[in-house]
Amino acid sequence: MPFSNHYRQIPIDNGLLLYFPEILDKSESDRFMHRMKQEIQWKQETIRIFGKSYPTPRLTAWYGDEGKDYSYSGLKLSPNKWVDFLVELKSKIEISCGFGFNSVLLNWYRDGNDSMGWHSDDEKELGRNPVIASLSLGAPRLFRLRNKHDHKKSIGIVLENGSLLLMADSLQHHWQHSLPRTTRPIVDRINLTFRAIID
Ligand SMILES: O=C(O)CCC(=O)C(=O)O
Repeated sequence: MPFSNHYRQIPIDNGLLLYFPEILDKSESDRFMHRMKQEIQWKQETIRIFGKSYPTPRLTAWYGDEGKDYSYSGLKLSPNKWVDFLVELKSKIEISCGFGFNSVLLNWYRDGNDSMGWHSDDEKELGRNPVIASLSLGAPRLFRLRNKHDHKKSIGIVLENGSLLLMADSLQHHWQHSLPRTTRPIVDRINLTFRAIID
């Protein structure tokens, strides 16, 4: 595939999973992370799971083109207006992976207690075979995938500082993903999932 950055394909049944270890170097990652902590409109949302409300174990923010609303876990998010450094990152990622995006979900994991539960990115706004470009900044964290139909089939990938994981084709139909808690003493991490919301 004609990608400008070095990448490897992670073998998985049903779906495409590509890992680009160094989309950003350490100084670029530090610079973007610093600006995100200062300038992004972070919120701790309340989500509903099996009828009960819980604060999300992380901070989140949704940015995108006007009207690109996104709903998940009982939340309806309206986009914040793009800021310059998110547009810069979006362009860089579009050039690296060859897909276009109109929105981004940011998650700030403040320490190892912050996490993301099992889910697929399969909301109808994302279309039939969503392409998700997931950029990781800060502490390396284990990202897990498990087969929806057979949970014993699973894989783990450590997402390094400055890396990009591209999930595409039918992956979201067959696999769930999560970011488990860890008891290791670690610094914080910000993850950005660039998405294309369809009309
Ligand atoms: O933080 C991560 O790597 C996972 C983010 C994620 O699963 C999502 O935004 O849907």
